Amino acid sequence: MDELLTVADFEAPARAALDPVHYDYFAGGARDEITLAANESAFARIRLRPRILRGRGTPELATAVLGAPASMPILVAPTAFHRLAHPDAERATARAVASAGTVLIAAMLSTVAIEDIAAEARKVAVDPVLWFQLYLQRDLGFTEAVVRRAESAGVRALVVTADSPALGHHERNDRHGFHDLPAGMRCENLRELRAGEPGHVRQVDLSPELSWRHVERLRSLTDLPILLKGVLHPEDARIAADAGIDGIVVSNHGGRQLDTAMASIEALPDVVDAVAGRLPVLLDGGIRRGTDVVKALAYGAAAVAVGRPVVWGLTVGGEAGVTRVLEILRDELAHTLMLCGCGSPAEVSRDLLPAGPRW
Ligand code: HOC
Repeated sequence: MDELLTVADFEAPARAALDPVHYDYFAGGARDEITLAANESAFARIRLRPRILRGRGTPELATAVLGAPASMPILVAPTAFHRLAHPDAERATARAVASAGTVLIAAMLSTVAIEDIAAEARKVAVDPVLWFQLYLQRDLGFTEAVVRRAESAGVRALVVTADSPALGHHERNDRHGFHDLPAGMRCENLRELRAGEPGHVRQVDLSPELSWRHVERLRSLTDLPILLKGVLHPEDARIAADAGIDGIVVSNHGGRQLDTAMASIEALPDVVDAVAGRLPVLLDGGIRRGTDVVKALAYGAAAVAVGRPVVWGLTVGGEAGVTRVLEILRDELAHTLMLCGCGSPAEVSRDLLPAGPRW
């Protein structure tokens, strides 16, 4: 893998290794994939305004997110179905992320059970930080059963995906007729939750009836911190803060839900301003470079999360591939901080971004 110098370099070999149906599932976005592309291109349009001669030395990357220690402000976003990418699946991802000392947001639709993901992470780290992504359900019993499993596995926060009253429309999947996991694979966190459908993706009941009421119910079910993922509108961020939510993830689901939705980085500043420091704001969508991470931090993100690059790393090299992707991002982040005159993520502020029209 030494010839792979950037996280973008991982996509071509991953594509070559994957069944084209599964490559398209991971790579694709909703409809015309305008938001998918915008997540990356919006970062490229932002220019940094570095400081010089500040004598900060080699940057220290360690941080804390919601009280959880992380070796860098780069977390791993929830992405489903890792067994499509590599036979070691989420086990390999869990070990790589725990070894890197950062937070894994395990997907509800994982092909390895949350208990096994936690056990793998513990093989390589004393106290790995695992969060769990959850689709809210109308059926509180179903939600409660999944939450209890996550709690018993030692998960330290729930990340509720709130942007999915219905599944985004992926024409790549439609063209391949891909709407199910292949025989022999299942969503291990869903098994035994609804009679007759052991681990089937159909068990997830995405519904336009979901509302803040369901978030309140979840709040009453668990003492775990709850982050809300999929926030783009500042008013929703304010409502979340008033509802006692513990953190926000600015996200458009990797361009996989509403096409032509704004890029995550475009949404970030207004969300940060709306919550005015009442709760941490994270961002996912389009992070491919250390400079992207610094731009998100400069707009006020506490941390970012990466999705597809981790899947490409997993495909290409299993655990070692994920490790390498995280290493590349870590090195780029350290280098960018140094070139900006910052000694740590905490020293990054909007001052690094020139004033004027943003987008
Ligand atoms: C084939 C069914 O959040 C995604 C996931 C939802 C997965 C359901 C796919 O891929 O965006």
